[in-house]
Amino acid sequence: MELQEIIGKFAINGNITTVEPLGSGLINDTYRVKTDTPDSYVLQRINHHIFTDVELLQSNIEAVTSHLRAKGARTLILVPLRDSDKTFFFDGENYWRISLYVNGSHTCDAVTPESSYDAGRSFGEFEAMLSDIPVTLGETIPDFHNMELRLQQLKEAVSDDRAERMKRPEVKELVDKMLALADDMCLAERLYREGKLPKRVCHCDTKVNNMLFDDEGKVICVIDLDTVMPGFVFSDYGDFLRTAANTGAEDDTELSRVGFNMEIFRCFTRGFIETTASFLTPLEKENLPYGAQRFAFMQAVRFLADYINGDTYYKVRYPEHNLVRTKAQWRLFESITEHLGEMKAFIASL
Ligand code: GN1
Ligand code: MG
Repeated sequence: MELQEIIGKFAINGNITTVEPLGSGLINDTYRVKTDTPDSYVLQRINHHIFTDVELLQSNIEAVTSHLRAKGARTLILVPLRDSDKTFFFDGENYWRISLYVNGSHTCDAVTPESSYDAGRSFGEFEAMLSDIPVTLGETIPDFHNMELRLQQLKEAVSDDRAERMKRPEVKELVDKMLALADDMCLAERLYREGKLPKRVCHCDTKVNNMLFDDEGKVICVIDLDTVMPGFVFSDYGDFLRTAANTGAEDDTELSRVGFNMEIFRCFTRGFIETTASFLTPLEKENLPYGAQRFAFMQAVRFLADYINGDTYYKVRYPEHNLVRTKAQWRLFESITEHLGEMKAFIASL
């Protein structure tokens, strides 16, 4: 089916003028649809190999956006189909959805200290506002941020060695380093089993490019709501720092550029703690530095497992892309680890 025909199934205003690729997401395909009216739209082809239950996915997003809107917050506006109130269309092969494009917004891959303080407040508020959502959200990807499962998947990738990439000594070396730290990094899962750590409704993909900013650099709202589900507070805290406080790129080939930016850490942490103070437990607060470590570590594990599996999950631009990403995340993990003492002291002072 042509894109134009697919878009025509949705209740958009006006006639389509252009359809262009948008953003840099690694999972779904995203397009901006302009019309001959002031309204433009975001069209997405949902990756249903990853989000296998699209019905559940969309009903989660509908519940989240209507709860946020009822509290007066800005959030995504899903466009229903013309002939039903469904918010996705299946063309026999692919699943599609459309939301309203927020005029005057842009995404960023880098933040300033001011905008990271703002981002900390926004993600904290996001969790605070969703803490009383009246429905139970389903897990759109079961065990998405479960470290024990992610390590298990890495071990399976190693033993299957489907793409014959284990013969590279540097790959084996990275795997060994990761497995040696497995117990430390599964702290959250242990605390949860011991009944000491709660699960809360989290965003679970708080990459810096998953928020919209206005022309003055202020946060408009949080986007990419596919993974909103119960999780540990570390998910939202850690994934933002993993992307925003990295002095290099997620896939930097020059490891000397990769490191942990303490100023971004301090600003984001201050904002996040201010807006989560009413519910954050002392144990959660004290372990936030671990949360930052955990997400660089988990991402390195996920990239490496995908590399070993032959690049079946993340979009790649060249054959070694996932290995390059792994090394960059690993360098970031090491840098966070070097700053752990300083991070703990800062958090204790707040
Ligand atoms: C994916 O779709 P995107 O690019 O926002 C991934 C995240 C990873 C991230 C790594 C559903 O997010 O979990 O942290 O790539 N989303 C999914 O950049 O796996
Ligand atoms: Mg995204």
